[in-house]
Amino acid sequence: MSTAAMKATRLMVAMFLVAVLLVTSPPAFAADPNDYPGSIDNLDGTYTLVYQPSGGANDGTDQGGIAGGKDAFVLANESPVTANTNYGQASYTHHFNSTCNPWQGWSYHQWDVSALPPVEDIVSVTLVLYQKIGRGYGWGYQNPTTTMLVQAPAAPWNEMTLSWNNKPALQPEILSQVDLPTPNLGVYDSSGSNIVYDGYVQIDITELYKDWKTGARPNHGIVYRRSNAWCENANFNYVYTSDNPDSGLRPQVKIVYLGGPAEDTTPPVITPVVEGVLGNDGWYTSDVTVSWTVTDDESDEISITGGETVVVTGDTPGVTFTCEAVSAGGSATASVTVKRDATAPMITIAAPQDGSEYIIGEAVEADWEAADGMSGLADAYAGAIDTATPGAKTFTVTAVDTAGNQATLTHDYSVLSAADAIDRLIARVRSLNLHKGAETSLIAKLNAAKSSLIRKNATAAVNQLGAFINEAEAQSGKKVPASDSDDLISQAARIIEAIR
Ligand SMILES: [Ca+2]
Ligand SMILES: [Ca+2]
Ligand SMILES: [Ca+2]
Ligand SMILES: [Ca+2]
Repeated sequence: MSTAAMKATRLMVAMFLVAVLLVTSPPAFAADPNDYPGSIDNLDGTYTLVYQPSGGANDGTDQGGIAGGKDAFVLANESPVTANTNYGQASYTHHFNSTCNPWQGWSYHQWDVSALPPVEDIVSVTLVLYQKIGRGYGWGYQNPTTTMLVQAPAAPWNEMTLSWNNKPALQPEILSQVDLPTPNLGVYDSSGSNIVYDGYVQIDITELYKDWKTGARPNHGIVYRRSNAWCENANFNYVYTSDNPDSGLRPQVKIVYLGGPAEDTTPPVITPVVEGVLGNDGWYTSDVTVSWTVTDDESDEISITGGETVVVTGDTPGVTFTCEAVSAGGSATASVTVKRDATAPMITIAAPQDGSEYIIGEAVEADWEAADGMSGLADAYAGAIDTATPGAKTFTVTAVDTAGNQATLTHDYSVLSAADAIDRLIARVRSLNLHKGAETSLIAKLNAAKSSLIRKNATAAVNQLGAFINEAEAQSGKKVPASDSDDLISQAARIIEAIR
């Protein structure tokens, strides 16, 4: 094969593939067969739906729905009663068009098509009636060829009140007609009647169905009647109705329509699912599980990239997860960012130290700090150090971070009366194991100051503590080690300051 010929062959193969694609691509309109239960796949892009209502309530409410068939016949004969009689519950309709007596009979049928496939998908609609035609044995009349007509009633009618005398007028237009063959001449049934036709009659009502669906023609159903007049003496011509006990032979509307899965023109829908305890300002305060839901109502196949389920177990200022999904309708991407702070703020308290002692009235400033390393501090507060009254006290700092995590830290402290503070100082002096003379002299001054306090003579007490300081200074580095002396002086000075 020459190069040119090979190229030509390849071109033809390519064109063939394009043609195949065009043939197998979905039709412009395609009803979803799932919307029409009972549809049969014809495997050529079309489906067949057989709509075959049952008798229904027969109380005048039946409108031709699947569980409420609507059909009746009207009859005129020699009896004036007949023309006023309703035959809405009959198992058969009867058709006559007689030239030798008053026998006339038409049948009425209606179907609710509102839930049936839409006009744009319709290939064909066929009315299927089970019909019997024959003549009484021995009467000798020729059976005519039979032409049946479909016309439209001009007004609504009621299955339970319709009669020959109150039937609605007919629209003159012949919508469809069918010539029935006479295949069974010479066949007799058990009553001896000669059956000349016994079987299904198929009538094309495609355009009528479309008119009903679009509203171009109001759906009052059809009138089915015999067109050609004949002497009907003892002839019969009937159709099984929706009320017939033989459910398989009730009237059918057979609809062939374009069907198939809808063409997908939209990408998948991706939704992140974030589970955890959500604090303030978008911060999670617990472990966070990130998963995804991906749906596409029009496509069965979705390919997903990312989208794994993950658990965030550590604090983070923000970690982003992404999911991408592709269907026949296109691709979509979604992402979600998770911030986690499950750690309460850090608090430190320099003053008051836990277990510290203050003297009543002593001015002491609190010294504390709070900090948060992740979401940051939102609020921090503490009370003042209270030395107004003696006793055991607590000092508490509370801190809250932006995520809402809260921390508290408490230090205990106690406030001593001035007399108790002097007792502590006496005990301190004794603990130093000083030269006896120096110890006695120092303690005597402290006891004097304490006595003055009890007598509420603060001035004397201050003077006596001043004398204690002077002596401690004088003995510093001599009978009292310098470092101990400095400590005693500072304690005494604190007491002076508190009682001043
Ligand atoms: Ca009915
Ligand atoms: Ca009926
Ligand atoms: Ca889609
Ligand atoms: Ca934090």
